[in-house]
Amino acid sequence: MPSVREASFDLFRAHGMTTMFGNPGSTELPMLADYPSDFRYVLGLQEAVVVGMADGFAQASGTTSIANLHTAPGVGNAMGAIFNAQANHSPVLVTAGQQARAQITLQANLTNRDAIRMPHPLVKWSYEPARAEDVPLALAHGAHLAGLPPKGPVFVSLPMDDWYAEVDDADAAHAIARKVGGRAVADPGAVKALAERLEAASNPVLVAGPDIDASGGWDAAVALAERQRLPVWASPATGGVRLGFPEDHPNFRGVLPPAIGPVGQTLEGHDLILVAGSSVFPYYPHIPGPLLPEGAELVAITSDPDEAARAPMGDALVADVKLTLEALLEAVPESSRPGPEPNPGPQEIPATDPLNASTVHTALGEVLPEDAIVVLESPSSTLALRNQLRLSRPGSYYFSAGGGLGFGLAASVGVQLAQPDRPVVCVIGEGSVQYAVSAFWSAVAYQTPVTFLVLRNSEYAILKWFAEVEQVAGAPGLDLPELDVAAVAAGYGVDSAKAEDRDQVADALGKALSSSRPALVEVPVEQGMSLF
Ligand SMILES: Cc1ncc(C[n+]2csc(CCOP(=O)(O)OP(=O)(O)O)c2C)c(N)n1
Repeated sequence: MPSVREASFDLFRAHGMTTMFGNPGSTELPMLADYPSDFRYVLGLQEAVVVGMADGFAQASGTTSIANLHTAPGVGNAMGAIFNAQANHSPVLVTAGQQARAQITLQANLTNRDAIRMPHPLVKWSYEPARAEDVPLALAHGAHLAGLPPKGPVFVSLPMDDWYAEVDDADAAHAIARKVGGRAVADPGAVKALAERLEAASNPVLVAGPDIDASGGWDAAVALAERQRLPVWASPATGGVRLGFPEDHPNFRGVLPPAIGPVGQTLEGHDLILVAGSSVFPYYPHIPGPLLPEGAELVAITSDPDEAARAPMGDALVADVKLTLEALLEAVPESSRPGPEPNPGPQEIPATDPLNASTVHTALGEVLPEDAIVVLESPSSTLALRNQLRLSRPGSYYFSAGGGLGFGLAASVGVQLAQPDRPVVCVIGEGSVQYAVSAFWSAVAYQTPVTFLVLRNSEYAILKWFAEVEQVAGAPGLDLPELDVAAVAAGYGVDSAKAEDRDQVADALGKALSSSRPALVEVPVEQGMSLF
């Protein structure tokens, strides 16, 4: 009879989950004993980094990833990253060791006293198997659920002595062999009705959200926009964990603002707003106003029932985004509407000293290879990067829809591990670096040649902007003097350089991009927000 450990690793193998992210403790060592040679263990030095890497890996590989944490304190350290993974619809099987069963009730040292409750409400499912021999089935349950729509993190607590128990051969074989699919096709009647609404509309618009990319629906979205001559807005950047539409396409208009009033104003004049693969909407900050422009209707296509149910206005269709867009494409004719206004394209940025973040993004754009992937966590220049780079290939942009800092640096390492043949650039503020700073070590240890572009403005620029919006004066703690990220990264073994003018930036980034090692370029930038 196989041991729980043998059956569990066979299960991971069957799911293609042979890369495991973790930070081990004494309670996880029995799981890792005789670690199989066809598995890769990626060590993160702090649990937020472990889950952040697993999040990036899951999204960029299209598989469920494993993040193995150290009982209660490890889960505690990872909570912000689990929150992000949930917002990102990222399928991560989070596991944590637990005291030996004989010592849970007496609460021996390191017992996770309420392991199931601890990660709630950030996971879809949380469980501690009732018996050791149930571990493979519980892991199978978690792996299936994580990958079913809406994808997201799940949690399984694993008592440390379970790994040696034996499981029934036939039971294990069933658990390992099961395949569970979850791509739901929309009701044909609902698609027909939506196609009729689209055709009847005089000035419809498409709002493209991140789950278009996650579902592989990029081509269908482009074909639908072209056939129906739809102008296309990207859903607000706050929730834009991925791009749903090529941003250099002639029909593309820009990124929607993230607040209620401004969204309504931006969409004024449209009578039908078709939202695909986004919540309606990832609003922030609170700027009130009408939810929809006068006379407009809204229909959202989402694979997430909760997104559909919680929207404050409009109708929703719950089904796979790609399959629904394809069905809708089949059901609509070529439209004779006038085409949308042309894509406004990037704005010219005046020269400044120090450089404006927008100028740095233009320099990046010059040297960025076509197949590059950008992982972004530069709060005050998010829009500037989108506006200047106009990324236009699927799977080429990752951002944290949760808004919890610490995603960027860690996720970029996970993305690079999942996509070893594509250049990965992590564009990040010097403040954001600090929430997952030890990801630099993992980048070096696993030879992931990420290019880190650090924008150093010596402040929490976006919080100063928020202070103005919220009419808050005199808040402390918004300045970051003397934070030398290049020196810190060098301490972790990253090749680090500093660049000050535009040519130096392009030159240093070009070198970093052609290096086979992780490399960092730190650039001092002008303070304040960069929007264009
Ligand atoms: C875990 C977490 N803590 C705090 C914040 C609040 N926060 C949002 S943006 C920001 C500033 C980040 O600084 P930096 O990366 O330098 O970006 P800048 O605003 O200067 O562009 C902070 C602290 C957050 N979003 N997540």
